[in-house]
Amino acid sequence: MAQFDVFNGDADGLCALHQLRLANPVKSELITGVKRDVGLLRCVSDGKKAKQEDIVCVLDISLDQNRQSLLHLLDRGIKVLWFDHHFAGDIPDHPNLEAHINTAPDVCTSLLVSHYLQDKYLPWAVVAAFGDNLHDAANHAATVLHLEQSQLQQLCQLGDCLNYNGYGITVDDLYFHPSDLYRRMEPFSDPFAFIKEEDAFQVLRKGMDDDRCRVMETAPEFEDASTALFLLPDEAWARRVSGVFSNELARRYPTRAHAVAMQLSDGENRGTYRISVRAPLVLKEGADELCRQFPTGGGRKAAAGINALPQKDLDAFMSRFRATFST
Ligand SMILES: [Mn+2]
Repeated sequence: MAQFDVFNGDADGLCALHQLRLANPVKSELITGVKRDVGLLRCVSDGKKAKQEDIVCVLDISLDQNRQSLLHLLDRGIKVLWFDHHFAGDIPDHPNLEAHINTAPDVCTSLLVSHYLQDKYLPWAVVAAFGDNLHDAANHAATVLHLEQSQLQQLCQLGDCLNYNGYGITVDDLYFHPSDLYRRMEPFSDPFAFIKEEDAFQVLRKGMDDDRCRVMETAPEFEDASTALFLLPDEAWARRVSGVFSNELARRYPTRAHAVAMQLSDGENRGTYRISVRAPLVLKEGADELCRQFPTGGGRKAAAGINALPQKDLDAFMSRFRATFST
């Protein structure tokens, strides 16, 4: 019997897996990628990699976007355990599927896993909630930990760093392959020890600070009272920092919606825009519905994106973006 752990390569996916494996250490094959690589389940289902009696654990990726792969696995007698907070659509009613899915805007996958484990590794879930830009939820979950303000800030910074590492068009843009970053987290049940002892934290913090200094000089391409659009160049630093930048804009202008677009010039998506959308923080909804109107769009209510928007469709996107969030 083999175990496969399929997880989003961002802070939430990493911290969800980390909590589960601290509680139940089993040898598993890791399947992950950049944050936007959300069709991960096909890596297990295609080529019949997983066999009957195998167990597949799926964390922080949309069921709806992996539906066909999931149905193939279930029908082949493979057991699937799923934790997520992205749009799921209909959840199949199948004895081989155990799904813990909650798309409420103040929930992240790591908080769902923490709840499942009676909050045994809650500090890691707090890290993930900060990483997903759910600061209210993170602070609220942390109250029982009685941390100093400076400790909360450290967990927030770790969440930002782990989240930052997930953004990129390919894993070559990243400082660490998400599975390597997970292996570095694996020995640490305490995130404060990870911060103190594991070099990865300093590497990511320095990289993020450098990239942030560059991106903060970018002026909006368009802005009014309720929306703003930024265009970033197709360079590695911009690809890495786009998510952190989007989250920071959302926190700085909580009543405004933000779109950050990057024109892709290489590879299969050449001639398209990769877009991150953040709903106004005071609203925390509408981003996923907007993005799902475009073929490669998806995400959650507060934060969503479009992987490859044809350049000619940018005007159409802008008018729907403004219509969605104009007040
Ligand atoms: Mn998440």
